[in-house]
Amino acid sequence: MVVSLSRQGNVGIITVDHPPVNAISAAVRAGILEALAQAQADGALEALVLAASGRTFMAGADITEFAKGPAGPTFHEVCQALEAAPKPIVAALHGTAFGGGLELALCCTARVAVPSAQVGLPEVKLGILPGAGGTQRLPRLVGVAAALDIIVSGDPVAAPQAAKAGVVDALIEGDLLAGAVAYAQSLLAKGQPYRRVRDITIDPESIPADFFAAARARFAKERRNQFAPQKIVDAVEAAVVLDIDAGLERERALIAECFVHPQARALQHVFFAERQVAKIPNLAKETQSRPIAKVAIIGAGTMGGGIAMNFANAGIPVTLLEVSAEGLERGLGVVRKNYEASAAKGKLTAAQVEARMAHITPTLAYSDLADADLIIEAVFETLDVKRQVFQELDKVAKAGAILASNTSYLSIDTIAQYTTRPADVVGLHFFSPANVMRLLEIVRGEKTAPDVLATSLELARRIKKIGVVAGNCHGFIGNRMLEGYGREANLLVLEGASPAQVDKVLFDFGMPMGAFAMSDMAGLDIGYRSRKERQLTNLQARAGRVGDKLVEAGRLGLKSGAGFYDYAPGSRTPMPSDATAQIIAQVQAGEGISARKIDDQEILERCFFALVNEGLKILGEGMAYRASDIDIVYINGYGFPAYRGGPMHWAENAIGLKTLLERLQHYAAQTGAPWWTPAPLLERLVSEGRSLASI
Ligand code: T1G
Repeated sequence: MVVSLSRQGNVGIITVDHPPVNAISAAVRAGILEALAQAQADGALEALVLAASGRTFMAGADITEFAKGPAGPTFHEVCQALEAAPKPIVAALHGTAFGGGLELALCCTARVAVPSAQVGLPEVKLGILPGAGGTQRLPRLVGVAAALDIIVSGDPVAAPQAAKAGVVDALIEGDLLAGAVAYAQSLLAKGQPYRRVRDITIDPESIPADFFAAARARFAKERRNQFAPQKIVDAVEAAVVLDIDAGLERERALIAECFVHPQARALQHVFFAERQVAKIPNLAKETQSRPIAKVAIIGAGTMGGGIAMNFANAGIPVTLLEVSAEGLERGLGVVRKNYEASAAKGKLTAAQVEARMAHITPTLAYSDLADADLIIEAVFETLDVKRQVFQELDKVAKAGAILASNTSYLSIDTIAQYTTRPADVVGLHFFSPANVMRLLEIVRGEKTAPDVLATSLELARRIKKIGVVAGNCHGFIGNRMLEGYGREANLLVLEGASPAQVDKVLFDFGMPMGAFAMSDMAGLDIGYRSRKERQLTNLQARAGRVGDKLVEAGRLGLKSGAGFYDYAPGSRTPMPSDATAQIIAQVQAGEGISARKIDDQEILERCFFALVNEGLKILGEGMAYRASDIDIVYINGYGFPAYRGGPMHWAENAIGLKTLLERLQHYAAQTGAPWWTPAPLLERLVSEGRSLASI
């Protein structure tokens, strides 16, 4: 029974029981209607409570039903039944009353919640909008501006704040059900008429004339290229200009537009992909994670300090080791500065800053790492230094400790060989700034034990990262794909496009910034050093020629005030540079290249198809478990727009694998460059008519 009706005296309790999150499936909607009808017919019942069992009140519509299309009673029917009920109904909220769950609660007479509960309308994160009256009822309760922010952000609101805003009528300390029953009794004592949210009117005069135009302009910038936020503005505007029933009808039309937009499919793909990454194929169910009670970080530089913060933030004691007292002091100083910056923004209290700093214990002695359950090194990126560190760790780390490297491209297998316990060695590749970026690549070595992978994935969740398992290839998943993207951007500039033209195409597509603005921000000397270390073919080296010349001219990017772009003193705004144009012309002359006009479509195809082709090679080589894992890497580590689903979802759904293959073959024929050879997996999928999900 997904919905049951029980009785406590004269109060009926409708309880939804549809684990894990009481998603509102067709059966739940039918069950609520059935229980409502029974309760209304039961003369002994004078009031009702709508509650849910398990860890949360209804957390929204059942997303797994979206692809199947509508079935069973609609949300609208359930909302109407709740609002038409002559007996007062109190919604009892705990956990995350999200989406349709909150919307049903808004149709009840009142809402009570435990202080730890959260309410929210996260539909926008799925590319849709609240379709069960949320865009009409919430503005009536909290006001148009506040409602718009809650709905467009999709972010949760803690129950105490929701109570202040008027969404929750009472906070219940102690037993929620008892509190809800008592509240229902208090409504009976007050007697009719019971206020219904739908009866609250919004005075159009109270809304500034340009409010919605300004909202559209704001979200066109803040939620660039995104469809649902604009439709949310339309829906909330309807709550002001139409009566409730017309407004509800308008909302239903608007969510229908969203459901069929490619961005909705993309974002729903991302929702499930984010949960798939934690599933390791063929991992025995009984695999136990190793307990991680204490962590140690080696290296208190930018990365080491940022990594340490993740654990301190999660309340996990972390020992931070450096080779010098100055280095340690400097590293701790940076960590404290980061925390104090958060405190200045009101994100942390001074006490929380001290508590987090107290979780970090500095040391200069390897012996202090002996009781750590996990040790992560974030030292200089050379194998020689890694060897010294891991040989030392092999001596001091306790049996069963996980030994992790934060390397961004060195071989985990090589590093594991520096120890007598390769099964305990794994890559934990954080992205800079490590205390901010959500992605954590968990690099599986040849000998990495399965429970080490499982432990790493669990730990990722604990420190609010999204962990993705990557194979041990050069660049793992993200950086390996980035290489092709950056190479094409540079070659396009060599062939006649300007850095600004390339960056505009990439930015307009939805990347947070273009390739050259990103290189300037990261520092051109990083690529310069890497190119010098590797034996590049002439064709590969060509892509780096302009970057090399810029570095040799002292133009290292933002940090030197000029790179591909010029920067006014103190400004981070990239400005096209004549100096760079001259360097490009010199390199073109040296390479015998005569610049040609390049259209935006070629720029888009070459940068993103190179990225996707590499992703398909990674998938085909088993360096990623799923195409959707690669999407999660690129969205969370490199800012690929989630509303396009990630590079692999975009390639398959917006371009089509057949077209992609044809274009790769075109560029391979045009350039003769080996990297345009289509991934073997792509050729197989196209010839067999299979999808990426079939792998
Ligand atoms: N439908 C179906 N399955 C869901 C689900 C949902 N709404 N939410 C979670 N799951 C599955 C999830 O895939 C995972 O499955 C398991 O539950 C645990 O989830 C009309 C149309 C509630 C905060 O967007 O935000 O209402 O991997 O790992 O970290 O206007 O789940 O175990 O097989 O995330 O504790 C609006 C989405 C829907 C809420 C719990 N609601 N869910 O987080 O667990 S649209 C949402 C969440 C809507 C109406 C519209 C989170 C959570 P598996 P989990 P968690």
